[in-house]
Amino acid sequence: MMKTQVTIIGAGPSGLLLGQLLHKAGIRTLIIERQTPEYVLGRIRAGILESGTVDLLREAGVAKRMDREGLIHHGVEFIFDGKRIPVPLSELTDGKNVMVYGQTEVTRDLMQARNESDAPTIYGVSQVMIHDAKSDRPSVTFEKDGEHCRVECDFIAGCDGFHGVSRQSIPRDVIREYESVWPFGWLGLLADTPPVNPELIYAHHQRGFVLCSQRSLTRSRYYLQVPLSEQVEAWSDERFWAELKSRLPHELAEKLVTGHSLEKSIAPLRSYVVEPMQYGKLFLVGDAAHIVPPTGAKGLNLAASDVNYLWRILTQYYHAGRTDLLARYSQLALNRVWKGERFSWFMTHLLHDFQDKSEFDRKMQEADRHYYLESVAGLTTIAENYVGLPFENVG
Ligand code: RFL
Ligand code: PHB
Repeated sequence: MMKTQVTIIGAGPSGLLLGQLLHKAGIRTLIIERQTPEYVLGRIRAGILESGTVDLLREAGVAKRMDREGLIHHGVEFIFDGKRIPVPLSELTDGKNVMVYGQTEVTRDLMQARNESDAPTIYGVSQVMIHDAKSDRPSVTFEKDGEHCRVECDFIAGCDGFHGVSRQSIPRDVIREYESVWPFGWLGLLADTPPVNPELIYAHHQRGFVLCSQRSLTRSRYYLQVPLSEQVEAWSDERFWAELKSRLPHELAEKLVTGHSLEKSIAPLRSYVVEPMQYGKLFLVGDAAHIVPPTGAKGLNLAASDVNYLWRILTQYYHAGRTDLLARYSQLALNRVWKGERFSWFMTHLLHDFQDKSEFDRKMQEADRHYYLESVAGLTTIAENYVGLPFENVG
């Protein structure tokens, strides 16, 4: 039997960042993860960090390489009806910006910091179960190399993503789920080619949405809206590049440098929130509690937002005896989550092609694009959300 203060289930960005911040605050943690570190690092996901996320990574002491290699972006670009519309993020938000630094690199830095500390992480666990979350002595059991293990703790952080056990171990009658599944997916391609444009491009096209993103000055990440029925095997690199070019204005299509894909995958789009985000001593964090469609670049940033609140609340509990803050986690986290859900939903609506929309709804979508992208007020509301809304103070 093991003992710790906080058991963290899942070594994705949420679990590792929470673990690092708590470790720095002198709070003991155990992280357990189902996969291997290599598997976790092999998942190509988010690319954009809000400045609040960047600050949190600095606070966690894992920002050295990010500050050296990450690219600060002061703007993004939108395209519709072939028209390019720059959105000067910094100008519209009193100097705020975002950073291009991939989730893979964030995770790698966090894993390295964890390895260099004496805080334990156990990879390759199975049969994870949460016990007595409502009591004063919650525990977690799991199997590792055929051996049954049990850890007693004060708190459990469910950082195990959308398909994890944490949310599923809460009785159905005390939670409420809100969900909307989108009728299309994103086909993503990663390649060691220079990005087609210095800034990210979000483009609406009648053949479907396109995102031109990047990981560095020499690595690009592109996404195409595709029907849910689409199989990744049907997309050769050649077909991907040809489709991408067909959805970009001529001058950009001509500039596009193509190459071998390092990774190609299709992700379905989902909006999901569970309320509340806690059950007794169990706190849900990140994708375990909410999913956004990637159009607003909010998934990883909302995970960091939850970590920001939970880390502060737990530190206040251990260092200052503030038991009152524990019950505030869910509401604090959800206030910001719902705003992120709203923005992600809005961006997805604005930019994608919806086959089954009525003619009237299509006209509304078109008018939305004209309004938001042609007025300073419209652009400002997009910019303010894109760079990230402020965190509330904790206690
Ligand atoms: P993660 O990253 O899913 O990590 C959860 C970890 O928990 C482990 N796990 C378990 N461990 C122990 N016991 C169990 N029973 C377990 N069950 C699961 C898993 O193996 C995993 O290591 O959640 P976390 O940490 O909350 O981080 C959230 C972010 O990963 C997520 O919000 C973003 O990646 C979402 N997302 C994107 N966000 C963006 O902002 N921009 C993007 O471009 C973007 N692309 C994506 C994405 C998510 C995707 N998914 C989930 C399919 C693309 C994809 C394909
Ligand atoms: C990415 O680079 O993977 C990325 C960037 C911005 C988004 C979504 C994904 O909105």
